[in-house]
Amino acid sequence: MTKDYTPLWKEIGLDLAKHDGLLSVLSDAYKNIYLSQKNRPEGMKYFDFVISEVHGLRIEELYEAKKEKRKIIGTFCVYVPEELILAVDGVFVGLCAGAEVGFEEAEKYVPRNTCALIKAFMGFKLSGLCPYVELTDLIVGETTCDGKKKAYEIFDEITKKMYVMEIPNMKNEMDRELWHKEVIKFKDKLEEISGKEITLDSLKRATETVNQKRLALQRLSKLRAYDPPPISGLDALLVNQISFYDDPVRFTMKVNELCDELEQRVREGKGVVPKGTPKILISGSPFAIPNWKLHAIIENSGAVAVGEESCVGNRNFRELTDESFNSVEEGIEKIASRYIKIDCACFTPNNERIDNLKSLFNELKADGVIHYSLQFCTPYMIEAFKIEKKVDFPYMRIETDYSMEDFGQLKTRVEAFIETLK
Ligand code: BJ8
Repeated sequence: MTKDYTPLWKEIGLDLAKHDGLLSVLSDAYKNIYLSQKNRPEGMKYFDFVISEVHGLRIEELYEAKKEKRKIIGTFCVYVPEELILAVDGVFVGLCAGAEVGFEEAEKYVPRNTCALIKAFMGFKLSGLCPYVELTDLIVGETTCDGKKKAYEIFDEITKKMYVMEIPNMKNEMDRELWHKEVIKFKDKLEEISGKEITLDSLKRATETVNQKRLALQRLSKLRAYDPPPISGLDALLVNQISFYDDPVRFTMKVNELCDELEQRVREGKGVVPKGTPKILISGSPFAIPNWKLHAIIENSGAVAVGEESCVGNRNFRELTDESFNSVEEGIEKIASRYIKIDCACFTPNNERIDNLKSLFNELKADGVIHYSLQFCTPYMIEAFKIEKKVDFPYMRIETDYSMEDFGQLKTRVEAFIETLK
């Protein structure tokens, strides 16, 4: 870190001793998993810096934004429209949910057999380890899976900051109407807490900013289809994870700079692995930072991860919002219809996910798919079986969590799968 942020952490109420412990574990893991990679693009230096400052400089930026009366809005799901948050000059942040910390505390409120992502966001808060959650003015939840829905009730009692958007379970006409109304309600809520009215101009600017970010991520995704890929799956995952934390304009610029370099690598035939290395597309539950386990296993087993059919991945940037609107109302309609296209396994039926997975597989010229579900994530665990019966490419299912206990066993299974692709 560039300086000592202890006074800031103290002021926002973190548990300093535990927080120091977390940062040291994180920094060791980062060194072992990320900095040990060979042949990384120069452009990853920016993202290394962001990670080294994820609880430092970025927190200071948020703190300054708060002083300027900008609202900090925390989220856990790609269903929450970022455009509306930016349109009231708010700051959008994904909240910490990717590490096995504070589980003991979390298990005082939710059963042990709850998905790791839920236990993690509760654990981070209950242990005083997440500076983002402390700085938020509003935490936006959503009625997606049952675990999240019920955990949000408890999280509201703990934080007193929850606002829950109702996400329908289906995509019929009445569901779309309900969702459209929810988006309007969310706009009203943001205007109320920020004291700023969303104008056509602010909505257009925000929509363009978010679209530019998605376009940059699409560009990065397409570059991973080359053989050899110019960037590792671990590095591309990191960029996607950081998309939920960083300033969107700066982030977009840095991703585009990285892509310029990757295009040059492609022209020179330079990759991170030898040509012909098996290419894996990962599909399923999200990879909240710092969940790097599966990518690390794959890339240490003789393959390369070339895509994520996941919310921290393709599901987050696949669709753009139509910018051709001439009133705030029309803009809200376009935003609502963009977000309802997201193919989360919480929907029924969710057949478009299979079609999207097949096209991504072809687009990325992958050799096989590893379907990854977090343990106790029923929607993805069940869809994994359904997908298996409907695809004709090499496919394996795994269920895991954030612990390292099954690392060896998973590695053996992944290695065996990769062998079949050679
Ligand atoms: S749109 S995937 S980000 S809900 S918390 S469903 S892992 S049991 S996160 Fe999600 Fe939005 Fe859907 Fe994407 Fe499973 Fe755990 Fe539930 Fe989870």
